[in-house]
This record gives sequence, C-alpha cells and structure tokens, in this order.
Amino acid sequence: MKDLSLFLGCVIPNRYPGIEKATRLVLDRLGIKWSELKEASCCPAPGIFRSFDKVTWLAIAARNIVLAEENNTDILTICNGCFSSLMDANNMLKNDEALRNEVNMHLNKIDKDYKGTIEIRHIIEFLHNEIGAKNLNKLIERPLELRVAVHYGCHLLKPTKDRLLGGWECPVFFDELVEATGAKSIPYEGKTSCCGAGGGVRSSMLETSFKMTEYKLLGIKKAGVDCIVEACPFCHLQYDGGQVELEKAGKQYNIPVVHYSQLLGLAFGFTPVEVGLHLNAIRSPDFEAMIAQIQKKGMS
Ligand code: 9S8
Ligand code: 9S8
Ligand code: COM
Repeated sequence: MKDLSLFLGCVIPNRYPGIEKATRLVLDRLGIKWSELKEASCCPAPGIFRSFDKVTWLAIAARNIVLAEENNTDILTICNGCFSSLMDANNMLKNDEALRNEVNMHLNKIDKDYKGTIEIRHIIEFLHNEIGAKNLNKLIERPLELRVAVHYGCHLLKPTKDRLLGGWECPVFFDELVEATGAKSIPYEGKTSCCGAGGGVRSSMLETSFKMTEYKLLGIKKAGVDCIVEACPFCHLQYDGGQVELEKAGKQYNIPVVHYSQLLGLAFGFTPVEVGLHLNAIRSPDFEAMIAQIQKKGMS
C-alpha cells in the first residue's frame, strides 16, 4: 500500500476547516502515513463539471491525480464528491487509451503526464478495508454512547459497478465504522436518499434542494437521534446550513451534524473544539454537554 496524499477539496478549507483538523488528528493517531496534496485544485465537483464537459472535467481531475503520481502516493479523499470525481476519472483514464491521449495532450502543455499508477481512496472505504471496524473499536478510548443517524450520501454508493463496498441498497459498512466508536446507528426513513445538495441541485434549484433536505431531516428527527454523521462536507453543509434556512421558515430541527473524522476524533478523546464542532452553524449545548460527560466518564 502506498502512503496517502490528503485531498481536501473546496468545502472543507472554505467552510468547515474543523473537518480537516479532525482528519489530521485521527490519521496521526492511527499511525497512517500521509501528507497534504500540495497545489491541488477543485476535484472538480462531479455533479457540475462532468455534466457540462467530459474532457474539461477529466483534464482537471487528471492534473490532481498527477500531483499524487509524482509523489508516488494514493489520494485520500474525505468528501464523497471528490472521491467520485477523482475515482471515476482515474478509472476512465486507466481503461480508455484514446481518452487518456486526449487528456494528456492538454496536460502536456503544463508539463504533466497522466500515467495511471495510483488509487483513489475515501476515508470510510480506507478505514473499512485497511483497518476494519473490529480493530478500530479496540483503539477507542472514549466509547461514545450516542444515538446516530448515518447518512451515506449518493456518491459513496453509486454507481454500484465502481463502488466495491457492497450492500448498495442496504449498506452497512459505514454503520459498522460508526458503531466501532461506541455509538448506535439508528435506522430511519430515507436513509440512502440524497441530502439534496449534490448533482448541481443546490446551485440550480435551491427550493427543491431544501425540500429534499427537509424530507431527510423529518425521518431523522422521528428516529430520535443525538446527531447526524456523514462523510461528505457537501452533505455536512446541506444539513447544517439547511437547518438554518429551515429555521427562517419557522421549522426547528436542531440536530448537530458531525463528519466521521470528527466522530472518530471525539472517540479518541479529542475535545469538540479540537475536532471543530464549534464551527457548525447548528450548535446544541445539550449535545456538547453530553459529549463532555461521556469523555469525563471515559477518563475515570
Ligand atoms: S472539490 Fe471543489 S467543490 Fe468539492 S468538496 Fe468535495 S467535491 Fe471535490
Ligand atoms: S448526497 Fe446526494 S449527491 Fe451527495 S454525496 Fe455529499 S452531497 Fe449529500
Ligand atoms: C456532491 C458533489 S458531494 S456534486 O454536487 O454532485 O458535484
């Protein structure tokens, strides 16, 4: 296995830098060899760029991949969209010589050449395949007795032919990693449905996008959970910012949103501030008090 280059994408550095911090903390705690992928650009966002122009999308994605090829590292993504864009581009370019030549014609202008020597990983896929939920559980210092709504997000599961994680209609791999932290994954209606953000819906049809979010939040609320856990900053933004929008229309949900890196960080004993939970728009004093109590108990 190659060392990893961490690919941040756009949403984390711009909106939720705490997710980056949490990821750095947990990767170091796990002893994983990683470094930042310097000079990376937008992946680019699959729902938007791929829909407009395939070769432009591929050339930009390939440039990011080449940066990792030059370091002989695999890419680690912490966003479903980045995973989808880079992984699909990598697969296409590896398997289609004509397309590869066309893309390399563009890359050669900036002295880059795509070779197809590395893999694209997603933190959930990586932890599931390389460490496994059982082993991860053994490393947990502060078992988190929380009731959690797990949101997979579309791009982690689809297209099924390229996502080899299994159980696409009723997946369990992410739930297992969540439960490895001591939390309980609670079933809810619409679990594998979209959060409403992706595929350009948030940018082009804001109202529809929030309707989809509301459907998700209703199911999640009914399940009676302490928080939502996702593995995609765009889903994070949609749930967190979406609740603020819905509040303006008099609809209160007040459900904290937690990226898996943050959840794992809490289970390793890092504080809510260390993993960046204070950067969420929706903050729940009850939730934060609960975490503080769990962490105190874990120490005694
Ligand atoms: S980069 Fe630019 S817009 Fe984003 S976060 Fe994830 S998908 Fe890739
Ligand atoms: S779900 Fe449907 S397209 Fe996606 S992955 Fe993240 S954003 Fe939320
Ligand atoms: C969703 C990314 S994570 S995109 O909006 O489909 O590009």
